[in-house]
Amino acid sequence: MGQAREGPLNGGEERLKLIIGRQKAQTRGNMDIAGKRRAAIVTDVQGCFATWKHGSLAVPGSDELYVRSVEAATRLLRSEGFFVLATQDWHPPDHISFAKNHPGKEPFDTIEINGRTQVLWPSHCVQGTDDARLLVDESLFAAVIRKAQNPLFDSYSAVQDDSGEKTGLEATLREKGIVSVVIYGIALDYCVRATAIDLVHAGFKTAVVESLCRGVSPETSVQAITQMREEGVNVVQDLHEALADSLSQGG
Ligand code: VGL
Ligand code: ZN
Repeated sequence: MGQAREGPLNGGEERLKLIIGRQKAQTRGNMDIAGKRRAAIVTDVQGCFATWKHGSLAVPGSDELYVRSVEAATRLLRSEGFFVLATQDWHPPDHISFAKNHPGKEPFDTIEINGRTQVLWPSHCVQGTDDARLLVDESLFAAVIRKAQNPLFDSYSAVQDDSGEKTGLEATLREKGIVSVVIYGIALDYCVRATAIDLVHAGFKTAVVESLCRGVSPETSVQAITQMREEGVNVVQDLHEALADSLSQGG
């Protein structure tokens, strides 16, 4: 090591390289300290759903502080070796869930389509618009799963749409050997609920972090929590509990 390399920064630099090297190794394997492979799924944290961005379908409590807390939690999980994914509601302008595509209907009306109840929403998360952008630092995500792109079917679940067509989320998790998932985001009573229930049915150990979620309404959020628990989802209050749970036996 020559004269020019000596100096106050050098030792620190070497140590930093070591830390980065270790983080890379950990992230590459997506392996946590218990040897289990875990994923975090950041659900639809997008401008359209955020009061912070005056979104087209802004969900109460989704202010800047909320989004920053989601981002901080996501950074932590990634540094813990989680395989981190985002989902993104990504509709064409003629999507079946938009009230404006059903003459005489208003947002939040419900209609029956082929035996399914469809809530009609304000137009939201239209592909390629600012409104549809993810609000969390995208460099944290190994992949972004886009959903509800078919104009004829809605898809609260990030696993499959209402016709049963798969998004690729489940295949991606299996390919990575994931056994347990931690889910949070928007909306607790729609996308988070549907995604968590599909993943627990698919055999993943599934936790939802309530404090990192926001719901469209208090009533449907309470129902969603009850339903998720009945289906075997572990709904926890905060990230601490989710981490403890994902390290426990059986995961
Ligand atoms: C969602 C309402 C409409 C969601 C998507 O992702 O929770 N909610 N579209
Ligand atoms: Zn939608």
